[in-house]
Amino acid sequence: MSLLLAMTGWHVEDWRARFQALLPDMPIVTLGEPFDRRAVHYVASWKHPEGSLAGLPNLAAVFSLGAGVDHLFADTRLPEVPIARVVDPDLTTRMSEYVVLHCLRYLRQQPRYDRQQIDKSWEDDRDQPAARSVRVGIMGLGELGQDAARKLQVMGFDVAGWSRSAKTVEGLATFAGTEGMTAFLARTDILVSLLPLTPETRGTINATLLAGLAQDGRLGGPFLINAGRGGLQVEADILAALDAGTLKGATLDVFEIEPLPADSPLWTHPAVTVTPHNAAMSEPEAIATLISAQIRRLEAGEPLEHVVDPTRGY
Ligand code: NDP
Ligand code: OXD
Repeated sequence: MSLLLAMTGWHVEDWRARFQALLPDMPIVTLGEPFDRRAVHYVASWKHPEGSLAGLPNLAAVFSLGAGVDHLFADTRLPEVPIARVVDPDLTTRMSEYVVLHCLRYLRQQPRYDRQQIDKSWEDDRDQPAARSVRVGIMGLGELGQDAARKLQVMGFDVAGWSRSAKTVEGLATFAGTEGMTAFLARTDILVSLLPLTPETRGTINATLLAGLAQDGRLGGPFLINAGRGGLQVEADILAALDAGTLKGATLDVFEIEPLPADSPLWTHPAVTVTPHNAAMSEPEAIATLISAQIRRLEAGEPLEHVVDPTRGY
């Protein structure tokens, strides 16, 4: 019985070492070497090559090495076994750090002071909005969205959230579905996207959505932070809104094409902050510990946790 590590873009040997230490009796194999396909009971995947998980007759479960599972469903030959994803405090904390950092950056006008420093310009601005007067709207009120909401509230922001199904979260204004979208956007100065990429959410951050954001807020116009997935955003529409001044700035961790192509205008746009899809990285020690515990659960006849619903796609 073995665990197959099937990943692209990450250092597989780092992961193998972590898993081997946690599961000393289980052979850990990788796609880059010959292995017995009948022995593979478990797969841990991050963007495995299309079709590479087909023909594993004894496969019992696939574990996403990240919180998102769109990379799995992109494989048209994905075996029909239970899929579990990452829900882990290490990853969640990292994402909330990213969201709080970039909301504070906009609140405290840091991009402007960065530019002023380059120009050696001392413009002491006395119009500093309070966090309580800035409305943050989080799209996606799941594991990551709810934690980010709580931490933004600790900083004093006026936070609301939007999800697919209606939710009651103590102390949080909540909106749901297409019917809740207009009111949600109209009270949003900083839009934070923490949605999964599904057929329903693809292209959500488009010209229509951006046009619905509040223009009357204390920051002088709306800002966007997308750390969900690049497929959620229409980059041409974001650039058009920035150039029209209806969007004041965008912080993007994820892109339609990754790595972001060198000729993308997003790299050099003065109102755009680019980070290389690492808002919340999967730290091997934490995530291998989580998945090893899941494997031990299955071996003990207990149910898997954090199982994904393939019909919803997240
Ligand atoms: P969850 O599944 O816990 O939460 C997803 C949220 O999105 C839920 O609130 C869900 O609504 C909502 N949602 C899904 N579809 C729709 C829809 N059609 N309309 C409105 N709301 C919708 O996911 P996580 O919070 O754990 O992760 C979210 C995403 O963050 C991941 O899928 C991944 O893409 C991204 N991510 C990015 C990382 C990075 O480094 N950039 C790192 C980790 C994750 P409901 O509550 O009603 O189900
Ligand atoms: C994830 C990611 O989904 O890192 O965890 O994008």
